[in-house]
Formats: sequence, structure tokens, C-alpha cells
Amino acid sequence: MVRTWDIFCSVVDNFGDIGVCWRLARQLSSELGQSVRLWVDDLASFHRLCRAVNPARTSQFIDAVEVRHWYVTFQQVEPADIVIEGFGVRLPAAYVEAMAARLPHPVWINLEYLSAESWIDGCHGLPSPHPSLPLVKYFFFPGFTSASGGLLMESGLAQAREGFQSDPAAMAVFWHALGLAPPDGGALRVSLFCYDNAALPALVEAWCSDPLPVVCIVPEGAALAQLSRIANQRIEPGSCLKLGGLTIAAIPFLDMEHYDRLLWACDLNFVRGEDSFLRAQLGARPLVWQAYPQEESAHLRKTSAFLERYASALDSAAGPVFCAFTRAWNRESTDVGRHWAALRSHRKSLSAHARCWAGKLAASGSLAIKLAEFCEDRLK
Ligand code: TRH
Repeated sequence: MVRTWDIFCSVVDNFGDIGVCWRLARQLSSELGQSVRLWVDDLASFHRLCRAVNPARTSQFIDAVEVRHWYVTFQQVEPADIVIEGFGVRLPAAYVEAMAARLPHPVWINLEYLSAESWIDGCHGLPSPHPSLPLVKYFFFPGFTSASGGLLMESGLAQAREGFQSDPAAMAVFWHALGLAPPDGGALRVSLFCYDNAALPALVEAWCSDPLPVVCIVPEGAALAQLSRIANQRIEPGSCLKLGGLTIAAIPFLDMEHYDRLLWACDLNFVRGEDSFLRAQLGARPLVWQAYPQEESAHLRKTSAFLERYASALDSAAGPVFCAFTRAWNRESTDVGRHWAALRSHRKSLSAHARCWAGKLAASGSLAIKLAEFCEDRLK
């Protein structure tokens, strides 16, 4: 059944929130035929992920999704059948009152952050009645189990990825477009997307002195700024800098489709947050994840929960090395320098495991489909 949806996204900082909300909106519209309106408070950030977005327009259609600029002063509209607040964003008070006045009341969902922690299975789908209005909000938790809300995966993704990864000509075109020669097998290609990380200087040092050359491809952003500080010179997107055996290849911030291709094309991807983290797993290449740093070391618990799931099927030699490296990266410990040589020596088993893991992700279920079914059950 075609339902109307309002998805509210506040960008705050970084790109994960809009990345997830946009993927969800697009999939609900293009694959499930739903009528979707996406409210975004920062169209300039959205434009960086999706070039079709015109930041100057208050309303526009992109891939059949109605994109609305969400201003502080909200222009009242009739609420949709299903209302999604992305990551606990506060909805406009007048909109919430209109939800309460609308019959039947819309299904109200708080879309939570992806986590591998086991407690989310017990909280997924729980209702929370509004303290004063006749409304119920449901918590929807993405996750890695069939009991969770599943993972954002568009259909046809594995085929598109495999088509690209098995087509050297397409990969060569991609590398040339970035201003880089296709790999000749003599160097390791690593993409780097991370938060400011006190461990990065030690990793750079290990890369510089590694007998296996490393090409580190860095989109413009925090990682490139930190590399510039480490190298003590400004590294501009589009330029390359050689430091011993390390080549830093700075590239512009890519749109989502090209960023996916970068993840598919590299031998190893450093990713962060939630969305690049999942895209790297779906990319079927080895990854090192930096969880979004949180108070009281919550990110370290998230890292451990992921490692428990991901590394359990790694062989007994690669598993401990992979876990030690990832933990050190998240603790921002200079131990990453010490662990680097061991990590990359296991790249064959890490690559085989990454392919296998990507194939298993489908078992968690598609988030968009699960969400649509969850809401439909409550609208009946
Ligand atoms: O940008 P992030 O750090 O987002 C974060 C997290 O979601 C975090 O949990 C949240 O609390 C915080 O924002 C506010 O990392 P993430 O989640 O990986 O999102 C990055 C998005 O940017 C993702 O959609 C991939 C995309 N991207 C590109 O499209 N092109 C690029 O060149 C790069 C580097 C990323």
C-alpha cells in the first residue's frame, strides 16, 4: 500500500545522519513505491553527498523524493501517515500537535543509530507513549540480527559491486577520474576516513617505513587536515605527497556513489560513524572502523560488540591481530604502529573474510522493508 512519509533529518555536524536518511528515503520511494518527503536543515551538506541537491531551493524532487529545506520556523503542513525522526531529532511542536489532531494518528518512529550491541534486539520496536498527547513513538534499531531493524541495503547492490570489482576497465576509469593510475599490484591501496585520531601519526610512521608501499587515498575533510598537520604542509585535494614508502593521495569529497566505488576499489578501508562503516562492510573489502567517539567510552563498547560478531569467523591468526589493531585505533593508541605490519600480513584472510561477511549481511533483513512492514502493521 502506498503511504505518505515525512522523514526529519538534522545534520548537526558530519554526514552520517543525512547519509542514512537519504538512503532510506530513496529506497522507500524507488523500491517500495512510497510517497516520501524528506526534511533537511542543512542542504549544503546534503549537496556534498548528492550533487543533484540544490541548496538554494526550499522544495525540490530528487529521485521522486520531495526534499524540503527544514527551517527553524517550520511552515506547517499536514502530517504524513508515517513520521520518522532521524536519531532523536526534535520535531517542530506545531507538527507534533497536528499529528495528535490527525486521525488515524501517524505512526511515529525514532530511527536509532546502528549498533552491533546485543541489547538493541530487546529494545527494537518498543513503544514510548507521549506524556501529554495521544501519540506513541516507537524505537527502531538497525542491527546485525534478524530480531533487529536490519540494515540499509538497496537491492541490486551486491550485483553492482561485483560487476565493478570484476571489471578492470571500469576500475581503471574510476582511478583515472581521481587522477590516479590503476594499481599495478606493487602497493597497497588504503582509503582513509576517520575522526581526528591521536594514533594517526604512529600509523603514518608505520606506513612510511613499510617495505610494502602504501597509497593512502584521503577525501577532503578531518583526516586530510590531520595528515597536513602531520606532514607539516598543506595537502590540497588533487595533489599527492610522498613520505618514504607512503603516498598520500588527496582527493575531493566524493558523492555517495563514487565513495562506494572507492570502498569497492581499495584493498583496505578506514571508515567511521555508521554509514561509511556499513557501506565498507557491504563493499566486501577489509575495513578498520573508528566508532563515533562518545562520553564514558561508549564507543569502545560498540567497537567490542562489532568485533565479537565480525571477528569470530576470522581465522585464529588474523582474528586477534585485527581486533588488536581496531581496538588500538579506537583507543587512539600508538600501538597501531606496532600492529600495522601484522595486520597487513593477514590481508589475504581479511579479504576472504570481508567477502564472506558481506554475503551474510542480508540475513539481518532490509531495514527499509522491515520498517515499512512495522509501520503498516500499526496503521491497519
Ligand atoms: O560523517 P560521520 O562521522 O557521521 C557521524 C555518525 O553517523 C555518528 O554516529 C553521528 O552521531 C554523527 O555523524 C553526528 O560518519 P558516517 O556515518 O560514516 O557518514 C559519512 C557519510 O559520508 C556516509 O554516508 C558516506 C559519506 N561520504 C561520501 O559520500 N563521500 C566521501 O568522500 C566520504 C568520505 C563520505
